[in-house]
Amino acid sequence: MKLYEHPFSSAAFKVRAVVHELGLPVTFVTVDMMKGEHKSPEFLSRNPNGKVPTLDDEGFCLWESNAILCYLAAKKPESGLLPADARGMAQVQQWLQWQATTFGPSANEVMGETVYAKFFGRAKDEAKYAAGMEKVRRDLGVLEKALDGKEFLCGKLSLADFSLVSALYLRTPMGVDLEAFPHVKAWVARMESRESVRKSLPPM
Ligand SMILES: N[C@@H](CCC(=O)N[C@@H](CS)C(=O)NCC(=O)O)C(=O)O
Repeated sequence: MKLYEHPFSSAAFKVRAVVHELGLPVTFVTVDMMKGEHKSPEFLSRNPNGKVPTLDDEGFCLWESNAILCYLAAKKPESGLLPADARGMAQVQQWLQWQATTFGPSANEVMGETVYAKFFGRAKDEAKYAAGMEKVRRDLGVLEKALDGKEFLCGKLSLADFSLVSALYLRTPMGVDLEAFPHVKAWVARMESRESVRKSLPPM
């Protein structure tokens, strides 16, 4: 299997972490996004969106990081990262979809005015930043309640934890303070102490 990715992509980060967690034989291929490799005809034949991460398993191509996580976990059902029982599976899916539709976009708004603005030499739009931060805080409140009395979002370690925590690895440059969210803070520390996650963090 080959994973087309980029070291600074949060969507690729979660996939790398699950690859390491499961110990799967995956070759990481860095896509040179500065050179526009992700928009080349060759890359677009694997992912018409021209985005990373993209998985190629002997010609079976898959995109959308959360779908890739499910595919990888299904290869090792004994890991329990994607439970097979109806409620367990649905709960993990609930969080994966919430990451894609809610928390991920909120975090992206804040990243756009901090990390990306700096990277592209653009001025920070304070109004957009404040609006994004309000959404991030709203979402952190949801996570805080969900983690009350629990080590992991679905009780035991699952794909949900890898997917959600990926939106927070740039929390310092994003200006996200977790002090008001002690359960989230402890959960992030728990996740970031795992070897699979540590090995997947970009060189910073
Ligand atoms: N929803 C997608 C998001 C993928 C995504 O936006 N990837 C970014 C890097 S984090 C990318 O490739 N951007 C290039 C572009 O949009 O042209 C996923 O979870 O895989």
